[in-house]
Amino acid sequence: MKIYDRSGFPNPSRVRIVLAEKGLDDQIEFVSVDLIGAEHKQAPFLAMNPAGKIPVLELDDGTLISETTAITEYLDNLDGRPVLTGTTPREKAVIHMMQNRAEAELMSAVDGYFHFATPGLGSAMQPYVAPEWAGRKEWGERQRDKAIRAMIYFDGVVKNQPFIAGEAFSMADITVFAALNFAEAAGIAIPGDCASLIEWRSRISNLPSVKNRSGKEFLPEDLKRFGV
Ligand SMILES: N[C@@H](CCC(=O)N[C@@H](CS)C(=O)NCC(=O)O)C(=O)O
Repeated sequence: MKIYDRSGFPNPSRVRIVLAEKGLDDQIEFVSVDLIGAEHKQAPFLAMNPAGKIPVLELDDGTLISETTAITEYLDNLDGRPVLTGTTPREKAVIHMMQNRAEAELMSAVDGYFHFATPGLGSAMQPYVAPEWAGRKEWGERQRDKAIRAMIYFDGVVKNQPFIAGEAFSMADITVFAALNFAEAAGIAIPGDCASLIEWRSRISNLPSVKNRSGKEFLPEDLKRFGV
């Protein structure tokens, strides 16, 4: 199997945690995509994923799977023993719901702030980002406010239960964790009074599948080069 991604970026980091969690590292060949040079917006990459986004998983039979949630579900179910996406109907539904909340309310909001209110991925990417208009920065800043509201929401969630979707670590935790790293890199801090979320984040960062990948893996060096 091949994964087209770039180390250090938020959604690729989700897949890398899944690979560690499932013990699949040695079965994957990584192909680095030049996001700063907008390689993912050119025809060869768009033929693999018309959304022009990483990560993309390529199976040995040539099947291409994009969308991190779909990749996670595939990898988690490959050995018939899913540990991140639930087994009972109730677990699956709650994980799916919380995963979607994490992506829509937090990850996408940070992404909106990053691309609209900061220099984002730099000049080569500008033709592919929404054009300048009077309210562009303000819209981006509203996305930051939305991300902060989501942090407060998730703080309330982990005040009452150990993990985002309940009693067990799941793909919803991975998404919130990756989104918080992205938020930090983009300059959005977790509000200081979100003590439960801060404690949860520290606990997650020490899990073996996360810890072994942390350090440089989760410090988006590319973003730092742009000073965001
Ligand atoms: N819904 C997609 C989102 C993927 C995504 O936004 N990937 C980012 C990297 S973390 C990307 O490719 N950004 C480049 C761009 O938007 O141009 C998923 O879950 O995989």
